[in-house]
Amino acid sequence: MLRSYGWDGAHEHAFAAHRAAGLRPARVVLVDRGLATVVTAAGPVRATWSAHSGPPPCTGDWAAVTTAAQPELAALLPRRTAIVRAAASRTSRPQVLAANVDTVVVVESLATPIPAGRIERMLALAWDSGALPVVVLTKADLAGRDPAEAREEVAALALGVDVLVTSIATGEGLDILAAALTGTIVLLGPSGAGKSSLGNALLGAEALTTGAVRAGDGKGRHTTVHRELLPLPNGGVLIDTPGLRAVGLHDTEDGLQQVFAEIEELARDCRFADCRHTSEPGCAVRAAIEAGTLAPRRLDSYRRLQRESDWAASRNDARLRAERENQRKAITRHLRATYHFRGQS
Ligand SMILES: Nc1nc2c(ncn2[C@@H]2O[C@H](COP(=O)(O)OP(=O)(O)O)[C@@H](O)[C@H]2O)c(=O)[nH]1
Ligand SMILES: [Mg+2]
Ligand SMILES: [Zn+2]
Repeated sequence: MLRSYGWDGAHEHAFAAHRAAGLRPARVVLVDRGLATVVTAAGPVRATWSAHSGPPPCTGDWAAVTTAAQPELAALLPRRTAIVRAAASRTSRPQVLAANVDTVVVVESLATPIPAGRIERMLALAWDSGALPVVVLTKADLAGRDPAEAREEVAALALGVDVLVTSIATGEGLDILAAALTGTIVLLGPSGAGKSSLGNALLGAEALTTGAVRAGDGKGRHTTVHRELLPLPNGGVLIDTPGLRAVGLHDTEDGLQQVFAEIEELARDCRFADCRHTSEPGCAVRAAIEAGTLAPRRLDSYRRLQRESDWAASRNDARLRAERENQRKAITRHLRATYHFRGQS
C-alpha cells in the first residue's frame, strides 16, 4: 500500500527508530484547516501535529504517526528535496510547496505567448529543490504557431532540460511525457495551463477537477484548491497544485547558476573575476551579446532573478536574527524573573 506512495527500503531504514517507538509511517497527501490527510499502510487518516515539533508538514512529506484514536504527526522524516518559495511577508517563513519531489513538471500553455522569464524562474526553483525539471508545453492544438518552433525557443532557455509538447485534445506527447516521469512528480504552473488535465491523462482517470478557461483572457478559474498527492497507475506519485502565477524566489543562487549556465560559463573568460558585465574591459559576456550569441534578455533576466533571490535571502536572515533576538530577550526576562523571585525568598 505505502509502496505505491513511494515508500522504499531507504525510508524503512530511516524509520527504524520511529518503528521501535511504536509509530507508523505515513505520507502527507494534503494539509488544510490545520489538519493533514496522510496515507498509512491501513489507509488515509486525518492527523494533527504540534506546532513545537519543527516545521509544519506539507504535501509529499513522510511522517511518523501515532496510533492514537486522534492520530498525531510525531515527526517528519528529513526531506530529500523541497520546493521552497519566498515568504509572503517580512515576518513569515519561506514556504515549502512540496517535499520529496523527484521530478518538477513546469507546465505552460501554447495557447498564450511563451513567458520566458516565468519559465526561467520556475526552472531555478526546480533545480534548487534538488529535483529534476521537465518543461511541458500544453495545448499544442491551440497554438497559433508551429509547436516545434515554440519548443525550440523554450529549449534555448531551458538548458539541459527536456521540453515536451502535449495536447489532451489530440493525445500528442502524452506517452512521451508518461515515460519521462519518475518517482514523485509535481505539476507547477499558472492556473489554466492544463496541469490537472495532464494529471488526469497520466492517472488515466478524471480524478482531478479541471476548469474551463474564461473566454477572452485565456485565464482559468482556480479549480484546484489544494496541493494533493495521488499514486499513478504505472508507479510514481503525482502532486497537482493550484495555479502559481507569482512565485517568489527564495535564496535560489544554485538553481539560478544552473538555469543560466551559459552566462556563468562565459563569465569565466571575463578579464576580472568579479566582472559585473556592465562596462568592464575584457568582458566575455558583453562580447557574446555584441556578437549576437547571447540574447540581452537572458542577462537581464538573470540579474533580475538574482536580485530577487538575494533580497529574499537577506530578508529571511533579518527575520531569523529578529527571532533569535526575541528568544534571547525572553530567556533574559525569564532568568530575571527567576532571580528576582529567589532574591525575595
Ligand atoms: N484544447 C485544449 N484544451 C486544454 C488542454 N489542456 C487543458 N485544456 C483545457 O484548459 C482548461 C484548464 O485546464 P486545467 O487542467 O484545469 O488547468 P490547471 O488550472 O493548470 O489545472 C480546461 O478547460 C481544459 O479542458 C489541451 O491540451 N488542449
Ligand atoms: Mg488544476
Ligand atoms: Zn564580464
